[in-house]
Formats: sequence, structure tokens, C-alpha cells
Amino acid sequence: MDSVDQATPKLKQRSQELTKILQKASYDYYVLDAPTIEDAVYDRLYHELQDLETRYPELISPDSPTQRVGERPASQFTSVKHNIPLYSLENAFGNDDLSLWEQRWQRVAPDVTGFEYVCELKIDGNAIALTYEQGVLVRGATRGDGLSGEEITQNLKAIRSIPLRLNLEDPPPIVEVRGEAFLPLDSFEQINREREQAGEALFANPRNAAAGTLRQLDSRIVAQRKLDFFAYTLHLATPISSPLSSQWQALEFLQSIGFRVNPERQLCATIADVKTYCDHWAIARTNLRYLTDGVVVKLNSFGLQDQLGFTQKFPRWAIALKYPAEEAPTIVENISVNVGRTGAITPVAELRPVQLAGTTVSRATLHNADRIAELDIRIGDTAIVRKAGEIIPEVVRVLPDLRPNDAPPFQMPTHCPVCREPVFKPEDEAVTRCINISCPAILRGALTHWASRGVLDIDSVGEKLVLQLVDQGLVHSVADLYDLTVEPLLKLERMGKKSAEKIVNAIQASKAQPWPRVLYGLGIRHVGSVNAQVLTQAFPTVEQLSEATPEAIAAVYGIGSEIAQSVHQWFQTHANQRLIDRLRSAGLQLAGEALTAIETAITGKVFVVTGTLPTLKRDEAKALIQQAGGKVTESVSKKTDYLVVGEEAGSKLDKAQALGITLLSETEFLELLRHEP
Ligand code: 1X8
Repeated sequence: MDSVDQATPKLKQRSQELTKILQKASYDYYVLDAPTIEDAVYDRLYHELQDLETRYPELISPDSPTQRVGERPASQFTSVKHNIPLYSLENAFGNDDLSLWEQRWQRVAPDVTGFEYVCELKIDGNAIALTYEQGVLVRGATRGDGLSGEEITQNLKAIRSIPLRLNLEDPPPIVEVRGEAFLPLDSFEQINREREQAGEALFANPRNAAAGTLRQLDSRIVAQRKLDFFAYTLHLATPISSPLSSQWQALEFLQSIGFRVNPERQLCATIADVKTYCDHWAIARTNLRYLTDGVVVKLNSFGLQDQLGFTQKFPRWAIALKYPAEEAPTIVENISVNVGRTGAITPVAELRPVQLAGTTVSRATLHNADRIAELDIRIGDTAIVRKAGEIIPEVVRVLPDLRPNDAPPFQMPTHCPVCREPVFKPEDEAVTRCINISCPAILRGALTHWASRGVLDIDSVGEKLVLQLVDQGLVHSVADLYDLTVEPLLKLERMGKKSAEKIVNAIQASKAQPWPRVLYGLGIRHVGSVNAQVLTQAFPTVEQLSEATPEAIAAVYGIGSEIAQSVHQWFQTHANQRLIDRLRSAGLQLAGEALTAIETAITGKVFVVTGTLPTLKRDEAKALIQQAGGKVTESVSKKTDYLVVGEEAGSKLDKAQALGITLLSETEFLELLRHEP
């Protein structure tokens, strides 16, 4: 196709049509939570649009679903002035404050009757202002100081529940929508799991994680982190056909034009009803999938809002009832230290168990030596603990007046509590580390990470088994896993032949896992699943990656110099090079596409797997076949070469027998695999 070609009107129409269908599907999925088309269909249409846009860039419109993620990362954010300031709200800390607020606004607007309150949950996220011109999202900014914020349009476009185009026939020239960008709890937990596995500092709570995400220069990271958005304020510069006269109507309107609006809103006729709502959500909020830190109460009528106006700082017509952060005193029974997969030595306060925000807290991380010094926390102290963002318990402060007389300051250990080797703390870092690569704690962490879900996915190798393997000296590195046989495993406590076989087979099956997962599994600092994906796209083979200069690695879109240094360093280390050699010999995937297999007994052969196999899961068996160059199909036909049969095989077995197809038990199947030339 010649690049000077112009898109025909027909192609233009098709791209508009695709945009419309995809926008509707996104809205149904992300806003209404009610998908209307299958993922595969969405993907096909999306790719059709993407192809069209690649061939005819003039077809790309700013509201195309392909424009949610930027091509290039931003180098910095610019400051923008808000046309209308984002006010903060006056706080109320209990029911009495709500009554006082009602009395206050009624002194300004006496004799008002028939008023209503709108109660909305206060989302614990980051306030955002979105500007739509002619119905198209043109600008998004953080609240900042309320007068000006940072322009983060590209990042906000990556939030699927923010519409790129308003669902309005005749959109007003300018619409401004405000709301809260936040991270749902499950996404927050997933991000922290990944950060932990990549040896990175955890986010203390979803709000910080959301704020950190919105300030990412690379919008692809934003897209991966699954932020969400609730809209709650609408500003129209010009009237619309059916004018809105209340907050309640505005919320319904926002929903109708494509925004997610919090469903837990309620109209209340009296302040007593408002209090009931607040009391209810003080408890019920713990069941939500996102964090709230209070309730926002607004007078419903826009007329009344205008009449009341603003004080120096706040609107008079709204108030935020804040739930108190739950804190409790308890005793520090011990301060222990934990050695992580990266060798990081983390002090942990072991606490006399205390009830906090619905759960029992008995441990709280103290992060590092600096934090300990700052708190001056000692064994025996009475400490105030809080759930930061109500997720991770933290020590807020200690009460020195209640300290036992003889309590000495806590000293960080000079030697690793697990391997007894000296620890190391770089001058400019807060973290103390064990740097002995054979430290069992580091090895245990490395093995657990390697086997875990989303990495090499070896289900039957969990933390308990890892502990045994390391303690018994059966495994000294992840490469040793691939040399494991049934025999030595049988010596482990409560290990039968069947389980041992299952473990060995599952480990062998993990060789089929693709190169990005292997790279992720290596546990290189800062290389989580996302960076592993990005790096393997740029460096399709381990040789290319290990020979790359830090500059070449840092040149990859989305990879910073700190990550590049870390990767480069890792591959420079002799022990690591040996590890790669051993993994290569063991047959792991160290290249983008499955290494072109040599002709084997299995190459090109067609397999069907049926019934329950004694040790392999069906997916594992399929992976083994594909890895060896065979094909797997679902149904038996004349073209089938082998049927791998487990227990309770049904009609497929009958059919294969009728067709005279070779049947294989699991054992025979594994035998065949082993004897490939
Ligand atoms: C802040 C928030 C508001 C609402 C919800 N969550 C927030 N964090 C709401 O009105 N539903 S309003 C607001 C503000 O005006 N500062």
C-alpha cells in the first residue's frame, strides 16, 4: 500500500463505525459492568480499526479507542490553571457537626423549606478535572492546589471508564466534569504483589498508588494498572436543551453521557436521614471494592446552592463527613527481622494482637533503620497502630511515657538472621541487605517466586515444599529444580510416589513457559511482569539481552536507566551467567518464539488429550506437546496420530479405537517425549 493513498469515504465511514461500536462496548463493560460483546470480538474490531489507522493515519480521531495509550512517554507534565477552582470541602467529624452545619446554612438562607440533601460516598482517590470540547476529551488535570494542577490528559485517557467522547447528540462547546480517579482494592493488591516480587517498595495505600500511577510518564503503565473513575460534578458553560436544576439530576445526566457515577448515592429529606446514611456506610464501606474516607453531603437544589455561595474556602452548600482513621494502642512484644527474596532486611514489630477496622493486627512493618530511628521504637513500648488506608497496618508513634525503664534502643542486626553472613547497607540507601547469594532466605524467596502463578506457574511447588527442598539441600538454585527426580523427593516428609511424580512432571512442564515469564522469574530487581514483557519484545533472545549495553536497554520505551542498570548488572554476574547456561541446557524458553525445534518423533504429529491424567493437568500435557513441536486438537479424526488417555475418557476414546489410532497412557506419552531424537 502506497502511503500517499487517501482513505476512501467508505474506509472513513468504517473507521467511524468501528469507533462507535468499540466505544459502546467499552461503556457497557467499564461503566455499566455489563459486557455486550465477547472479548475476542472486541479484539478483532479493535485490530481492524488499528490496521485502518496504520494505513491511513489521517483517519485517527482523538476519540478513537486506539488513542487511550500514548505512543511516546511524556518527558514531564505541564501546569494548567483551572477555569473554575476545585474547592475543598469543610469537614465534619460526627453527627453533631452535621447538625451545626445545617444550622449554619439555614442562618444564611432562612425560611427555605422543601430542601433535600444528596449523600454521596467520599472516594479516597485523587480529584481530577476533565474538559470536553465539542464533546471530545481534550484535557485532564489533577486538582493540584485547587487553582492549578498538572495536565495529565494522556494518562487519564488510559482509564477505561473515562469516555473519550460524550454520548450527546449536540454537545455544548465546553463541558467540564470532575470526579475521583481511584485504584480498586484488587488492582492495588495486585500492584503491590508485583512490586514485592520485583523487589520494589510497596505503596502504602490505594490513594498513593493512584497518585503515583497518574504521575507516570508512560501511559502504558497507567493502562495496565486499571485505575477507575467516578464522576460527581458537572460544569456547563452554556445551557443545554433540558436544563439541570439539581445535583441529583446532574449525576443522572453524567451517567447518561457516559460516566461511571457512584451507585450508592441517596436523596435525604432530613439531616436525620443523612446521619442514618452516614452511620450505615461507616460499617458497610468495608464491603466495597474501593476505599472511601467519608460521605459528601450536598444541598440538592442548584438554586439553593447559588443562593448560599461560598465562604473564603468552602462551598456553604456542602460538607464532608470524615470517618476517623482507626487507631489503637498496643504493646510491642518483639521486633524481629525478615529477609526477603531480594535480601532486603525488614524489621517487623510483633504486636500484642489488637482489633482494628474489623481485623486483628499482630504485626506491622517498620520498613528500615531510618524509620525505626524516627519512631525510636523499642521492645516493650506502647505503640499506636493504624491501618494506613485501612490496608497495611503501620505504627504511627510510640508513647515514651509508658516505656519500661530498661528498654534499650533497637539495633539493626549486623549479620543476616538466616545465613549469619554480614549485612550491607549502602550509604545513600535506607535498606539493609543480605548480599550472600547462597543465603537460604534469598534462595527460598527466589524459588517461591519462580514457581508462583503468573511466573513459571508450577502449582505443586509451593512455599512448604520450597522450604523442605532448601532445608534438605536438594535445590541450590532454580536450575536445580529441572534436575530433580522422584527418588530424592521420596525422602521428604509425607511424600508419596504419586505426589513426587506429579511434582517432577509439573516442573518439567514449566519448560514450555514463554521467555517473558522466564525473565520475570529470574527475579532481577525492577523487572516485574510488565518490564519483562517490554524487554523481551525489544530483546527477543537472552543472548541479545545479556549482551546489551545499559544505554541500549534504557533506550527501550518504558525502561528507565535504573532498570537498565539493574538488568545489565545482573547479566554481568558470573553466577547468573552460569544459571542461564544451565536453564538453557535444561530446555527452558530463552527466546521470543519457541526455539525452532529439531525434528522429533513428535514434530507435526497431531495429538488429542482426553480424560483425567494421573499427574499432568491437561494444559500441562498440551504444553509439552506443543513445546516438542506437536499439534493439539480438540476432537478425534482420521488426522489424529495419538490419543493421550486418562481416566474417565468418554466418546473420544471410542472413536479413536474405531479409527485405529494409537493410544498412549501418561507414562507412555512421557516416554515418547523423552525419546525424541
Ligand atoms: C471530593 C470528593 C467528592 C465526592 C466524592 N469523593 C470525593 N473525594 C462527591 O461529591 N461524591 S466532592 C469532593 C470535593 O469537592 N473536594
